[in-house]
Amino acid sequence: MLFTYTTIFALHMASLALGKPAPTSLSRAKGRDIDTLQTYAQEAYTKAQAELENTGNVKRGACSLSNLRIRREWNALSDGEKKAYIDAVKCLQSKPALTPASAAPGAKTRFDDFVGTHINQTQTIHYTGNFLSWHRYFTWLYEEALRGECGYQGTQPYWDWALTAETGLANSTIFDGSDLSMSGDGAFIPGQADIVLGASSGLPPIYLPPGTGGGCVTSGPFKDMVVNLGPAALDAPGGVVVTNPEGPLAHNPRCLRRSLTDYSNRAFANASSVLSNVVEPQNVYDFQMQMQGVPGTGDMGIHGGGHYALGGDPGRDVYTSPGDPAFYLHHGMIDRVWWIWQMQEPASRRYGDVALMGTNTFLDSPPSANTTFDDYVDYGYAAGPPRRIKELMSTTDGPFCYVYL
Ligand SMILES: *[C@@H]1O[C@H](CO)[C@@H](O)[C@H](O)[C@H]1NC(C)=O
Ligand SMILES: *[C@@H]1O[C@H](CO)[C@@H](O)[C@H](O)[C@H]1NC(C)=O
Ligand SMILES: *[C@@H]1O[C@H](CO)[C@@H](O)[C@H](O)[C@H]1NC(C)=O
Ligand SMILES: *[C@@H]1O[C@H](CO)[C@@H](O)[C@H](O)[C@H]1NC(C)=O
Ligand SMILES: [Cu+2]
Repeated sequence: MLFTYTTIFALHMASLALGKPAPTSLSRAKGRDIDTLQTYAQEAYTKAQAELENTGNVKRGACSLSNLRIRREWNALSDGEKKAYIDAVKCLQSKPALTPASAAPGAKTRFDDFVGTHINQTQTIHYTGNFLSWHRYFTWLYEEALRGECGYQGTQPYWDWALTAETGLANSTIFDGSDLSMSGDGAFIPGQADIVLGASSGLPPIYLPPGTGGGCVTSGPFKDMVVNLGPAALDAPGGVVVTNPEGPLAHNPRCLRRSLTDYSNRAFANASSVLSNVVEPQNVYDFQMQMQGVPGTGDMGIHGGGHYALGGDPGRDVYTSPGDPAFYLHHGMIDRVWWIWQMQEPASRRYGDVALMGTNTFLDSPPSANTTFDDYVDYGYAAGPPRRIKELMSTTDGPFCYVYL
């Protein structure tokens, strides 16, 4: 436990020492935000633990302190644990798909089953009432596949954007391109135009620099990985949106491209962005809108900030984004922030009126019913079973038994 906080603190101090200017009031303020966030995370952990102690969960197979799993930040994993995670992901990428070719001809591997399901449902799982619960269960099912089908013994690690906002992505142990990273940047393509998000919406777009790569990932465990599915709606440089004319579920083998974009991480997913998302919203509608960014405001939130920090293909394609294996570290952190927010008011924010808001379609377009606790989420050929949203509101109830450190 202490190790995580010590690591984070040490990293933060290291980033200050790495030839950066002496701490100004601004960097001190950032330091405080990181520390404050850790306090909220610790409180969530303590409350979750106390709940499990107090309920003395007697249901057979129920979550208890003895089977509680702890998801940790990438830096808190030992070298052996990082290697085990990476090997399990590569294992999933080597097993044949369960999706029939008639449903998604491009889904070739078990890893692709998850990508195909996400592509298929994108319009009904983002800017919707089920956004958080859908992605919580999706990430958990992926973790379960790593464990059950690939012998992984660990838990799903997460990417703390507040840390990479300080160190820079390419300097982080997640993206430094070493053998124990999630691979590094794509090959640098000079002269790329800016990324323009939402240009066709009629609202003010968001401009992002093109990032430091653009080409195929050249280092680390996933440099030879083949991306099979998509693109569906890839934001490419110059405001171009690329779609595979054969359809996003067709077979379109290509390299994994990245273009690490520190600007996106630092401008939208820094420590103070995470902290304000944790402390300000008083209901889940405001929470999930702040996280995804209110269109037209120029802010893409911590969710967009992390996604677009990866850049490349499929990183900049909302539909196909799980095709970059770093997706699951990003969504681990999304889920962690939701959990920290929920645990401030565990009763009302998991099961009360403020816990589930929004409708069943992307920004309610086309208009649809409000999402309810009795609605199901399902994952097609990737995994199952379908579950009611009310089963997915707590990380220590329903199918789940995990917390974050
Ligand atoms: C996409 O969703 C539809 C409707 O639920 C389903 O019939 C189809 O099998 C799904 N395809 C994939 C590839 O998951
Ligand atoms: C990475 O660290 C080096 C110092 O080791 C520093 O000069 C560089 O600016 C850092 N990169 C980013 C993107 O912050
Ligand atoms: C941190 O993120 C917020 C948005 O969440 C932004 O307004 C602020 O400018 C960012 N800070 C820095 C130093 O970029
Ligand atoms: C849908 O939810 C909103 C609040 O999130 C509420 O104001 C509205 O009345 C609900 N609509 C229906 C039909 O229940
Ligand atoms: Cu998603």
